[in-house]
Amino acid sequence: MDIMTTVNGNEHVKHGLVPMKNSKLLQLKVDHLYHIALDTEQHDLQTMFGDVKFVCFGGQVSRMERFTSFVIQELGLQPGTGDTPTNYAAGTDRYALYKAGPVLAVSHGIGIPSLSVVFNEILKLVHYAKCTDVTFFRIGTCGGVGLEPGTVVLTEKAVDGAFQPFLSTTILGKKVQRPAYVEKPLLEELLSCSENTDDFKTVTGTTMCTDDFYEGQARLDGAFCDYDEDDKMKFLNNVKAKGVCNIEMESLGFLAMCNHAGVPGAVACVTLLDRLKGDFVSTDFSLLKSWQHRAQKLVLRFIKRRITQQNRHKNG
Ligand code: R2B
Ligand code: URA
Repeated sequence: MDIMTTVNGNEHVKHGLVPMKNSKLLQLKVDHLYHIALDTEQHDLQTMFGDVKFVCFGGQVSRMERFTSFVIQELGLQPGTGDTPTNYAAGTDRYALYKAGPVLAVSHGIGIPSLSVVFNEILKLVHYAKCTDVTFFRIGTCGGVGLEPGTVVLTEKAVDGAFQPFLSTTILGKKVQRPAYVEKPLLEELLSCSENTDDFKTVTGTTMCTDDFYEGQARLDGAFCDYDEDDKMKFLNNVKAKGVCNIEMESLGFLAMCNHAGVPGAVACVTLLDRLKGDFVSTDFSLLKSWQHRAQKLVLRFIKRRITQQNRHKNG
């Protein structure tokens, strides 16, 4: 297939196509999306993925597979071949990639470096596939700050572990800062999908995104800990006072990359515990699974509403 016709042109934006910021890709004969085992020569990406409108990222492979089954069921789609959704990245076990109609579900692993690699390749994939009007989501888990466990948090903006509201990354030996926020209309549309759900609570707020699960999130139960309970609580109370609702490990990179790419993106995470009350995540896995389903439910409600609107628009 043609690698692409134009790069980042106004034509792309006008037609709702995903712009590509890197004009050097035009010089490639073949682009290998190495970590998802797809390329522009052997795979007809437009035929395979051209109808994708929603890309949902989440940490674990099994969670994204279950999410895809849920989407198939809720949208009344055919499951494809076999009982489980097809993994389009089966040529590698770095990440998994599932598709259910207009929804692509991608696993990203833990932390911004792992997310960043698959995000780059998925962004190129939706560009090569000529997808239009695409929205990205991260559907994840987190620690809550003063919230009842099981609450869904929609991120307004992400900050790093030192409260900086941008991703700080190193390129060619220099620090580059990229802001990480959610566009207000998208946040409001997503929040409105939580109306009339009395089975769980949804809030919006600032998300703290750290480089580590243990010391990075002020836990006392990691292999290393050079502070005490008082230091930890002073920090977490300050986190709360600064308006942070939850702590996880990818939102900052995810939103900074969405913002930089010009793709609308939002983050919905369920709290697995209240960090003001402890460090341990419960080992009641069926309870955790049912909570994880809450953020998926909310995003799927958004997707269904959008599909209804698009169909209404199409049918005049
Ligand atoms: C939430 O959970 C994971 C760590 O357990 C990490 O990926 C995150 O952001
Ligand atoms: N994920 C995190 O990053 N932190 C938590 O406390 C729970 C899930």
